Amino acid sequence: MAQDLYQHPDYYLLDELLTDEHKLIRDSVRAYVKKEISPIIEDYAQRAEFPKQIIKGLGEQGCFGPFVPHKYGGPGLDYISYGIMMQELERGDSGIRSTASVQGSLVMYPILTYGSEEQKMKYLPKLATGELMGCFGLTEPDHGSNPAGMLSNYTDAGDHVILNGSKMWISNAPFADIAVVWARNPEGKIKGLIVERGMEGFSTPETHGKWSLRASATGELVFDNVKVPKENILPNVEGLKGPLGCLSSARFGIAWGALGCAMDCYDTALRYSQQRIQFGKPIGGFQLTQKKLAEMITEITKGQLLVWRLGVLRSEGRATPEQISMAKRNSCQTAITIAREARQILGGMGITGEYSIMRHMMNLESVITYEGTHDIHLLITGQDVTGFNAFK
Ligand code: TGC
Ligand code: FAD
Repeated sequence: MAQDLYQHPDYYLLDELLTDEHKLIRDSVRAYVKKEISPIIEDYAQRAEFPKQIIKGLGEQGCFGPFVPHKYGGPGLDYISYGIMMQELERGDSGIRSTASVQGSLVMYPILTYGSEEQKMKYLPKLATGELMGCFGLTEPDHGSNPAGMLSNYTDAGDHVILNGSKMWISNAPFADIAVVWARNPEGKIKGLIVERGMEGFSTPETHGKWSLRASATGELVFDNVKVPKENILPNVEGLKGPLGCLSSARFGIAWGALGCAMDCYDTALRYSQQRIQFGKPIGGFQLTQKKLAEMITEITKGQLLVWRLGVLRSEGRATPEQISMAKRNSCQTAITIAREARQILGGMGITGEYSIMRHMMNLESVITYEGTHDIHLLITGQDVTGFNAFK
């Protein structure tokens, strides 16, 4: 990949809305991405391999559960800090942000929010450093957008339970040490369990052949009469609101993260348009190129304002799940549209791994699908504003 010259677009001087601490965090994660991610990511994506050596550095940057309090090994930061970190990571690659999102929002968040004190002390400090890595099992082969239909279940066997079922499309599954799994209890209620690698009957086959998120490891979770100690059940939540609460945290991070892809594509296309000469002048001088770039920066600026406001609301505990859905959907749509337009500006060079654009474009096909598809988020907004449920 060409040298990483990224400078973030800030057309409306939104840096002025950030604190000095936010800017320090951003600069630190950006420098980390330029040094450790950008030089290697294209190669790992081409080989469809997750660069495991970055786990320690991500932990040192505080990217695993930034909102987790000091008591449990986290940095105890606000949600704008979390958003900024996800934006910088995803600017590098959506697969890297995915790994951090899953660890922070889908593994640490449920343990922090629904776990016992013993579970928090046992798992959170090691998850914060990356000594332990986790994954999140909600989606099943026959239940994606409709997780309420899940079939995975457990029966009571005294001091432990017996877990059966399967999950698919699980980020980090092939190498995770623990999995936060959602399954039905003997009464049919959805509960969360912490399943550990090595438990008999638990396997995590890898999913191959992806054209998207190639630098992120994806797999299945298979439970064949797995004995899970009762102390591994998350005691403080029951029902679908458990996993959906985790999704609110992760979707918030994606809303910031996907904009990072958009900003990277815009920055690359702008620089290219100023340097590439055709018909005797830079292609940035043609009106059609300017239309593309002007529309990109307009959408990026609107998206930046939206996620910043959402960050304020989330830090104050006032962001609704529906507001988060709107931002996740808007950022993904903005990013995927900008990636496609930016690719056009680079002409043939746009399809090569010399530039990040095509990789972002392919990755965004997953990002616009996971954590609730584009249409599911539209229906969430539709239900919120009309009061009518169009899902069922
Ligand atoms: P519904 O009846 O609407 O809700 C059930 C209960 O949950 C509450 N709730 C939420 N709570 C917190 N946060 C949210 N976002 C919430 N949404 C709903 C709700 O208030 C209710 O509570 P209660 O107390 O009344 O029981 O549920 P539904 O069955 O009608 O489903 C609604 C729907 C379709 C929106 C939901 O199921 C959905 O969001 N579907 C999309 C599935 C999805 O997003 N899956 C993601 C899997 S994980 C993943 O993709 C990780 S990728 C990570 C990476 O690599 O980065
Ligand atoms: P489906 O639910 O079958 O949807 C197919 C199509 O039907 C979509 O266009 C959808 O919008 C549409 N549709 C469905 N219902 C309706 C409706 N009521 N009205 C209108 N249209 C509808 N899951 C996890 O649990 N953990 C993970 O870590 C994880 N990581 C992932 C990583 C990757 C790379 C991918 C691709 C997925 C991952 N997922 C994960 C799963 C992801 O959340 C699901 O793929 C997603 O929720 C959609 O489910 P589905 O693929 O089964 O599609």
